[in-house]
Amino acid sequence: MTRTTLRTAVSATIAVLVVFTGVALSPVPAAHASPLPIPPLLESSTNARGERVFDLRVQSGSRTFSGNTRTETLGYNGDYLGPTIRVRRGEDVRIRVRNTLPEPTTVHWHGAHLPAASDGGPHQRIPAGGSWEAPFTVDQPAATLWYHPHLMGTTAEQVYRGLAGLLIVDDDISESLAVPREYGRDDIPLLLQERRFSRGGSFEYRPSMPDLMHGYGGNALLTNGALEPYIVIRDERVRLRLLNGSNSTVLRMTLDDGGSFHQIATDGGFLERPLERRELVLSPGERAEIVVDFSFRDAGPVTLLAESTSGRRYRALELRPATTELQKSRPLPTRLATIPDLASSGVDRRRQFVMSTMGRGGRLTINGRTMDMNRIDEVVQLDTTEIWEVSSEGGGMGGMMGGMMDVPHNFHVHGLQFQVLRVNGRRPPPELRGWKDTVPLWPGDRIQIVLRFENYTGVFMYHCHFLEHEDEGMMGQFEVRR
Ligand SMILES: [Cu+2]
Repeated sequence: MTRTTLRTAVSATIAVLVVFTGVALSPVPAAHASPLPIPPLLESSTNARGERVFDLRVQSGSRTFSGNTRTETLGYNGDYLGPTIRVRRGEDVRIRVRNTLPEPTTVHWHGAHLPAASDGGPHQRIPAGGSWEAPFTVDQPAATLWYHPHLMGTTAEQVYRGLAGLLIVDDDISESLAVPREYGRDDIPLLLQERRFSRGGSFEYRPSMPDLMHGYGGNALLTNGALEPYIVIRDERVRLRLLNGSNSTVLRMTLDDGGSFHQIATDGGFLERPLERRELVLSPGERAEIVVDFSFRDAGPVTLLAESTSGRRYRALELRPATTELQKSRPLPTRLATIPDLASSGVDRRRQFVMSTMGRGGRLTINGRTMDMNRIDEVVQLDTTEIWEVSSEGGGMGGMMGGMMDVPHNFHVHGLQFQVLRVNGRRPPPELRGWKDTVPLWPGDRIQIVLRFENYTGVFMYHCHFLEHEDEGMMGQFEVRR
């Protein structure tokens, strides 16, 4: 099945479900009526050990997104989403988390290379009213990472209700390159989340059985928690740090003038060179940094569009050039970073991972199993390099649910950044030739990734980052041993 027919099939199924579950039409108000909210940078203090200390408080709240109906929400240090945590390579940091919710949670640092005990996966449970600290040394290239809950069974709901924030890493390269980097001015974080609004203008997390298979899709897109906002552009070049923070929606990003932009970074850092593109696709959890150039565009606004798996087209953000002359920006460098080839030093071991929705009763499995907190699925030797071949089993047209089993997945690995070696037997496209922690898989896809396990021993997760699938157990554990 080709990707296009797959998408059509998935879209048709979702469209039918939308009718059956009675989801109202998008209640989105007049487009681009509100300015883009920029998450504040989280302040830090320095403790006696010289660590930079950050404090996060997990709390409940409520917010009016549309109309005048309030949505019961969750947030970090606020009602919805969280502040941006900005750290620098080489720093020792300690993030202290206080959980004021009446339920347990965890805080996972998605994309970060750190000790297993600081990872914030399902084993680092923070009970209701409890606290947890994540100390680690920042030791990876500059990148746009993020943080969110990761407790077995409630990740999807807690993220959906608002628990997500950005973790930005800087280094010598990011601070010396001629790329826009004034946070909130020409360096803009965009946390994109599809949400299912009721007619009244609020949303809640109430998945049906089909939602667990197909993902909890929606009818509106929040950008940093706002519906179709705008931002006034004051510089010739603007860097957008895109994060698909949706539960299970794949987003295809384009500009409404049909023009191009340059992708400069993937999940785990800069690409080697800026890559000129007209569209990019982000599955849940993936990030991309792009630079939009206004120096050759006319003075009118340009809208960043996001098209969802179900074919809905959202106006994610209107970029509205200021009426005064734009501040000059330096041209993008032709070279951004050097990415060492992980496979070049030899491969110690190969493993296979088969993602399947073919289990009894439509169970979501990896290598035939669902997640068991008490089972270590793979044991990995520290200081080795491995190739993991991940494939997504197509559902075919037979079986209980027929073609409805053909759903996309992705594969996320904790604690490191990997490289994509092969996509269906071929060299990966240029946008996958950078550091990645999450790769999309369409039914039938076979992807080889190369991973280097170093610095930290302990238990880490690999899983599908479609949050409904993850909560249903499409996850496994690997333990790195000395
Ligand atoms: Cu999945």
